[in-house]
Amino acid sequence: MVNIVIVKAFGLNAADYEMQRFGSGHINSTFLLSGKDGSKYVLQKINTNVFKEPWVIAKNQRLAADYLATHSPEYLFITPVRTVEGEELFFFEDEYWRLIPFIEGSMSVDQADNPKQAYEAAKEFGKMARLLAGIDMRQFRATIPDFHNLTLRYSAFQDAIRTAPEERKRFSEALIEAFLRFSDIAVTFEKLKTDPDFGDRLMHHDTKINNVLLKKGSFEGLCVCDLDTLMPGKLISDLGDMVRTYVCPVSEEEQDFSRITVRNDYYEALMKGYLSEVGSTLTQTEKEHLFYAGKFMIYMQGIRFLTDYLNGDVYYPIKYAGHNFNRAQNQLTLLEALVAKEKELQQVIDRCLN
Ligand code: ADP
Ligand code: GN1
Ligand code: MG
Repeated sequence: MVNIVIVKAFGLNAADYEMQRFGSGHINSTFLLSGKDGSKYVLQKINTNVFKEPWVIAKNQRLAADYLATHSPEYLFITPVRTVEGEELFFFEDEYWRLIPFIEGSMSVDQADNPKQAYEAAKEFGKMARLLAGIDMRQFRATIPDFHNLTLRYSAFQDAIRTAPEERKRFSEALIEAFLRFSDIAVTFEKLKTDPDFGDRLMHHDTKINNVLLKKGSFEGLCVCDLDTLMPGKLISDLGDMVRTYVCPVSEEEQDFSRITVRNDYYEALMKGYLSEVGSTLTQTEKEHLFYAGKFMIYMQGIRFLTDYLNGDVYYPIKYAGHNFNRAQNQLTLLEALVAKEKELQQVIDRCLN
């Protein structure tokens, strides 16, 4: 049922629209509004447990939209609709809502089905990063402070190991040990994060393939969506999350870990797509950490899932007991598969850079 007050705030008449749940994200609640006249909107309730200052999301998006409208007016950048009062968000019964124009003729896929999709999606994220490379970063704030700060994620993991209930700790012993053996990934980040040759860029921070809209039929890239975490960050976040989510034939939900592999052709396609856009803007240190990007994101996601399991599943919604434990094990398996191919994948990167 369409909520009359909410849609009215955005100038729409509830009687003219049908509403249905939309998308498959973990964090916000997303709905599609379909009008009798064929108009469509995406209506979202922002999860304020995760995004404690939703107005920061709106501000970052507006800053980027204004900059792009001036510097790259032909670029399609999804910008929420203001309320009739001129507000970026509508606050109703303790919740924040926003309305986004639906991009006609678009679709998204939850999993990359062929290397071309990986190429197109990566190209879209690369394009946005390139077009925003000149923006004044000082105007932006973090929508989730320390979101991809691996140092803090690692210390949260260590805290969780200390404070977890005995039973969960014992059950996770081998998995904890396995993640601790990869702690050099966190050590590398510690050095990189203050390296002046590895500065902040405006990053998307959630580059799953379903956050790219593709043209229906041709699967060509149209634009990126889900801009909640558009904020200052490092190149390895966006590139790494693409590696994490595009190269493996199954997702983080897969429980048959024997199906977890790294597909070289997808890896190459996404590197090509991303670097064809941002390649010319990379610093030497960024170029030297392109393989590291995948390790960084898979490792961080793995310890985030395991931390949540140890903490009693307080962040990621679960569908069965041990769900977050399995997600963590899944990510460890993927990390091992990626590391085993380092040599050949570095050659792929070198080819894409030249
Ligand atoms: P979530 O937080 O649930 O991941 P998203 O903003 O990614 O929310 O939206 C969920 C899905 O809705 C996307 O994967 C995409 O398929 C679709 N979508 C989002 N925004 C638009 C839009 N403006 N036009 C068309 N489809 C959209
Ligand atoms: C969350 O909302 P969704 O599903 O796109 C999470 C990401 C994780 C992802 C793992 C704000 O993203 O960081 O990579 O789950 N977003 C937040 O599936 O924590
Ligand atoms: Mg999404």
